[in-house]
Amino acid sequence: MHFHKKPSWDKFKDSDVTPEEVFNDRRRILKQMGFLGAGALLSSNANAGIFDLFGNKKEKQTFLRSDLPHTQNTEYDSVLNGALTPESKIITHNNFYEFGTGKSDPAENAQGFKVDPWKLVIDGLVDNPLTLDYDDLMKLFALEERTHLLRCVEAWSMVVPWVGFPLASLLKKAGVKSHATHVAFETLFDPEQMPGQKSRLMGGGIHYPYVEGLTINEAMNPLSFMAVGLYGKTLPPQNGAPIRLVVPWKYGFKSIKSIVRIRVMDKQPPTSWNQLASREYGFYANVNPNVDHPRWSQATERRIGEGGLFSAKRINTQMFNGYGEQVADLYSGLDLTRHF
Ligand SMILES: Nc1nc2c(c(=O)[nH]1)N[C@H]1C(S)=C(S)[C@@H](COP(=O)(O)O)O[C@H]1N2
Ligand SMILES: [Mo]
Repeated sequence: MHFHKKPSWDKFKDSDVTPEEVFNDRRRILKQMGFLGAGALLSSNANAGIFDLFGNKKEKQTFLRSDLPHTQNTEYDSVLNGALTPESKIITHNNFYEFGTGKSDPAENAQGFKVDPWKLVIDGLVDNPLTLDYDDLMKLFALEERTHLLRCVEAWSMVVPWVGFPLASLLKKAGVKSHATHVAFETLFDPEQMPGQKSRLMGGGIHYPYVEGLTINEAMNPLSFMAVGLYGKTLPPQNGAPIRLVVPWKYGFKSIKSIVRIRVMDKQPPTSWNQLASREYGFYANVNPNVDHPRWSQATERRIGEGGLFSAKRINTQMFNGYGEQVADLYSGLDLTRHF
């Protein structure tokens, strides 16, 4: 796969080159690597930061979203640095490789996605396996709005007002058995609706269905959230309708979308990006400015919606994305450089 070849971008420092120079040099490197031209860009999977440089086309949004009744939870707002990301950005700048690897592909290709009827199964090491339908997802639990930072491993971030309920509420309802250690999540597999699952090229090389996982303690942490909406309305498909995970202290790829199965287990489940490139993407994937990605720095990030493509303005990335007070004790004694 292409990710075995590593262009070294680390030599660039924000202070000594302009963003235009970085952009042009990245294009040059991509060309040399064969990523540009002949549609080859689409076949690069681990190139995260690269897709981010291209296009953010505004597409007509035809998917119908409804208002969701909810209360406000402002408990975590003190972590937030900066304004809410505009809704128009949150729903047009996406990573959802089932609908294509470009940032504007999901908004463009997912408008016809069917989210009702839906079936979410919670099974494995639980006392009461559950099967929830679309209405259950929207009504079984009291919905709250919480605003969280979303930090992608590609070094961009957003501030998103989600609507949903704690993952722990769902797991408690199912009754987790005492010897459980992990929770596995799975996205819908439906190549007819998800063109990225049909074509290896369009799907970025990921082996579908997309899968993710947490330890049981991570899953039970009050920060782990099941989102069914954003900006007060149901999720658009490109953001993971009808239900997706939000794990705000981890890189965005942990926050798996359009979930059909949650399985409680007694071992660590496989996870999609780790399967694809284990040297670059670990199981834990905690946001950590001190552990760089093999091909780029994680010390800073670009806030989507602030400044243009070539804006040199970057903000410092926080350990655990700023949520250390809530989650640092989950990792006491764990070497986070090794368990990245
Ligand atoms: N099923 C699925 N879930 C996914 C992804 C994906 O490609 N497929 N991309 C992940 C990545 S890399 C990020 S950064 C976030 C992006 O969420 P957003 O599009 O709502 O900003 O979704 C995550 N969840
Ligand atoms: Mo991401």
